[in-house]
Amino acid sequence: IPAYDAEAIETKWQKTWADEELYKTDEDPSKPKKYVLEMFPYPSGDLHMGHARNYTIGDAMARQARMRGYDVLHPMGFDAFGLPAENAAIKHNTQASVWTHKNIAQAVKTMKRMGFSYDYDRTFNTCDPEYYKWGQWMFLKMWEKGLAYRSTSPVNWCPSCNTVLANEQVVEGRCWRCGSVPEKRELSQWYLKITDYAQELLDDLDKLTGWPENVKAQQRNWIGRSEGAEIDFALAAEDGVTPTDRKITVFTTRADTLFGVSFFLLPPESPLAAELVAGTEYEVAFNELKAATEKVSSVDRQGSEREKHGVFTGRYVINPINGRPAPIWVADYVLMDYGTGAVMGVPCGDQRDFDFAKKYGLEIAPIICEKDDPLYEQLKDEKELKVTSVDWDHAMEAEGYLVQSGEFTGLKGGKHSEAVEAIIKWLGERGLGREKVQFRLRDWLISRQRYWGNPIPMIHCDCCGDVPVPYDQLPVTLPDNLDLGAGETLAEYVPFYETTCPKCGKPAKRITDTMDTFTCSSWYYLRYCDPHNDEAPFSKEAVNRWMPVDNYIGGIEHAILHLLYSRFWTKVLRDLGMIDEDEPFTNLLCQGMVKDENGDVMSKSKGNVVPPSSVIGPYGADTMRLAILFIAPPEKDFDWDPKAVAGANRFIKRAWNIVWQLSQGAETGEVDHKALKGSAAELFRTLNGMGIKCTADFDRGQFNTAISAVMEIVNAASKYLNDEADVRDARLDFRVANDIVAMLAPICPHWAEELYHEALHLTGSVYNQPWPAFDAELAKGDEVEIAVQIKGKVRGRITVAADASDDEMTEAAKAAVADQLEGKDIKKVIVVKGRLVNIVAI
Ligand code: ANZ
Ligand code: ZN
Repeated sequence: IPAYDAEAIETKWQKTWADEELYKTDEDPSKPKKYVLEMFPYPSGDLHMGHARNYTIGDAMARQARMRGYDVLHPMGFDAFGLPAENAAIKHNTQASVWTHKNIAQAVKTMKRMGFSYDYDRTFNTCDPEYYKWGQWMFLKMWEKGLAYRSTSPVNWCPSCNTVLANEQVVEGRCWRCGSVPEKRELSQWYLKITDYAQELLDDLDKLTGWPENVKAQQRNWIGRSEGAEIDFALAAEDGVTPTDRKITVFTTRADTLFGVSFFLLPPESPLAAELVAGTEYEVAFNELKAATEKVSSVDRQGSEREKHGVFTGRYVINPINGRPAPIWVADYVLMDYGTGAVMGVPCGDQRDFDFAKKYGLEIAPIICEKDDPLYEQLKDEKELKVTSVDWDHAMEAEGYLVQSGEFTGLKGGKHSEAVEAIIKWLGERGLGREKVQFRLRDWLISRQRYWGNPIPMIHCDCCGDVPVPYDQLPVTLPDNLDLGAGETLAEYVPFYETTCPKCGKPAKRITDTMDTFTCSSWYYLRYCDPHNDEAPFSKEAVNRWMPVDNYIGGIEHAILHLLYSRFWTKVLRDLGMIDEDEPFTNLLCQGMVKDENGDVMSKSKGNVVPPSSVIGPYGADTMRLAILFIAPPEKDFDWDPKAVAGANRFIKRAWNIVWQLSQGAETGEVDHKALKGSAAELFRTLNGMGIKCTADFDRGQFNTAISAVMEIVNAASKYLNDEADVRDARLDFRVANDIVAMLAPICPHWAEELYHEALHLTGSVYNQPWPAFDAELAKGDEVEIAVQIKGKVRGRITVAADASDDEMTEAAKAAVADQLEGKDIKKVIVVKGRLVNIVAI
């Protein structure tokens, strides 16, 4: 038996596979298709353990699908635009493309060393002009449909990344990339109208039965649909009581609380608020609050814990339902960009308003009560607002019954209640309010003030405004000779921006913003279907063949970034008639994190990174792959454990020896299982039982238990090989050796291919062989008849599997004598394997 020499075997097969183009996509329409995709990496250096885990999972799925007869698409490429490349280029005084391509080369080398079965013929980088050209093309299509637009509004500016961020990129109030707190700036920026798709993005989550619940929950929450109403309040004249013609509209989910409006709120950014206080005694305090609020993130402003700050404006609005004036305050917990940017303050029903009212001594009018509240008894028939203050210690946010609420008194109130409905109807009939669905989702801000990205294909002309670059002039290529080291930016680079207007021919200026790199990753999976197309981003035919992605594997950190943007992009392309799919990814697997031995996240700054090369070097890629998949189920975090790697290596060697031993003198052909004896019969049973389990575990993506199942077969084979020579069966030898090789082939590909050829003397590739078939009938063990006793007396006989566990025997015995046990107390059960169960019951 030859020694297991991982390095020699892996080099040999990697070369052969490449020479024979084994992993080139078949494009064979007679086979069912399977599209297996791992989220492509940002080439920031060599691959790390997280990548290795992600790609090993995908590779095991892709290889197994191949063996199960699918035409498999398994591509890989690089998400190559982005800030780190530019920052590295600035630091080392070089070009971002140079740094990027160097890293890509290193990553590809490691991918090849890991033996991943990619169709490299389809590889591309998003910084290739042949790719980003089509991103620009799609931008123009969106522009034509009104889905891309420019607008001036307050945006999040990251002071350390020197660019704006999308809302999705401000995570818990900080820049997703560098952790700095973004500043608000008023800038003219480019947006994609993802809000047009808010309802569909929400509804279609229900179709995604192959997605983890937590990812869907995060998206639902981010989209944030609220059903409520808009209600118009009239601004009162300076006397505070006479209504003027000016309306201020609020968004509320609780129209039922309208009688309890004690004050009215505007955010500090509100131009109306500034107008109302201008030149009054309230102006100074207002300006102070405005300045202080600018320093606080919107997440913090909304936090229920945070102390609220407000100032009075000196003015009032008139409540449309009862004509009562309510003072207008400016409060920092009100946001400019949610709803209408104005709020009706109802302290009795909203905790934030309650806290605010307490702090500033404002009315707390109880207009909704629970039935067991003493106030309910007192006010249940009261239609006029008599009581305007209560000594509650918190707001009544639950459901209750309206009191002091005119003709609506007595109705059930709360979110979506009959009172909400009745009051909206009343307002609607008078043109004072209307139903309104509000989303939290905002349009996607895509312009970035950075060089290394896809240029926005627009030109600004002083006469014609924003004019699209004509299609036949695409791509707008990124210059590759900026002096980044000296701090030069696209906005300062004359040869890039100086141009003429495509409409009027006068001198004009190119837009110097580039697109968020998440635009590049929003459709790369479509390009893989048809990567060399130079007439279109892809053909519909190719996309129809391969889409949707059957298995998508990647990190949970993309739950509301990449995974939401891609869903949006897919729907836009569908509406452009370019594809037929509504959703891009059928099954999503979010792999857990790889942490260090102590459970800390691996990071360069902590110095606890285990590079894949440190494992591949001494043990080989197959051991590494086996260890990664065996340590934990794919979706769970795991702590990197050197002992697990050594353990995986011991198993791979053991299995190697077992397969070699079995292969000597092995014979092909159907196993005559009836003739098998003792450990041979047991091995055959284990093979079928564990083979079925292994197959099912593969289908569920539970590779760790799939590997355990193979381990059981290896153990049974070892017992068999150590048994008397006369139990050996040459056909069984072959069958078991072959199946062990096949079942580990998706995980340890080089190991398997070597054994397939050298030990089993088979030709072709193990990946072109069918996945082995197993038979549940043949997995059943022998049965034995046992006695069932109650307190030592035989009361019945049952048959159970010879290898049934104590629990299984006990359950079967109890069921057999259930009638005799009725009303008795079971004190103890004695089980004698293969003979009897004695139930001690009194
Ligand atoms: C009156 C009211 C009474 C409210 C009550 C709640 C309870 P969701 O569910 O998140 O959509 N609101 C509206 N616009 C706001 C803004 N720009 N900034 C801060 N808060 C705003 O929340 C809707 C509720 O949030 C609205 O319903 C409004 O307060 C507040 F017993 O109106 B409510
Ligand atoms: Zn930043």
